[in-house]
Amino acid sequence: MATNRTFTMIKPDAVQDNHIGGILSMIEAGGFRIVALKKVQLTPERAGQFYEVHKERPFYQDLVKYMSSGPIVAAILEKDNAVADFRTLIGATNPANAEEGTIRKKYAKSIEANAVHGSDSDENAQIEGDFYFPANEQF
Ligand code: IDP
Ligand code: MG
Repeated sequence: MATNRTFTMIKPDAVQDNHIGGILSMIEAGGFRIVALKKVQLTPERAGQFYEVHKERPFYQDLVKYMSSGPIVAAILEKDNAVADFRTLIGATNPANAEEGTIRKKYAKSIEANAVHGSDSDENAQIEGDFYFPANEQF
């Protein structure tokens, strides 16, 4: 059954280029509520863990290097049909194929530096959200 949460990251290129506000605005305008938010820099080890599912793919090492190259913004988002609707809002992985009006069409620079992450399933949304926002986190 579809749940109402997904997980996103604003990737290092978009943070570096001062697009945190622009991207969060598109997310809110798209009907998503930001339920958790933080800016952090991943170590290569942590980036490698996050993208473990891609470890056999040829771009894995570059992806880990890129995702640990500067701060990212991680967020949990809420909306009906969140996972699928957020994938629609971000657009295709390769910005050359991303539709008008999508976040990647507006902000992505390349197939790697593509501005944002979006979970691909309810199960991964839960796992990825827990990665950044563990239940026992103290302030
Ligand atoms: P997604 O982010 O649209 O779900 P995935 O296939 O899950 O795309 O790939 C994860 C991330 O790996 C992409 O967002 C992108 O940053 C990077 N990536 C995917 N395919 C390539 C590629 O062919 N070359 C370089 N980087 C890639
Ligand atoms: Mg993916």
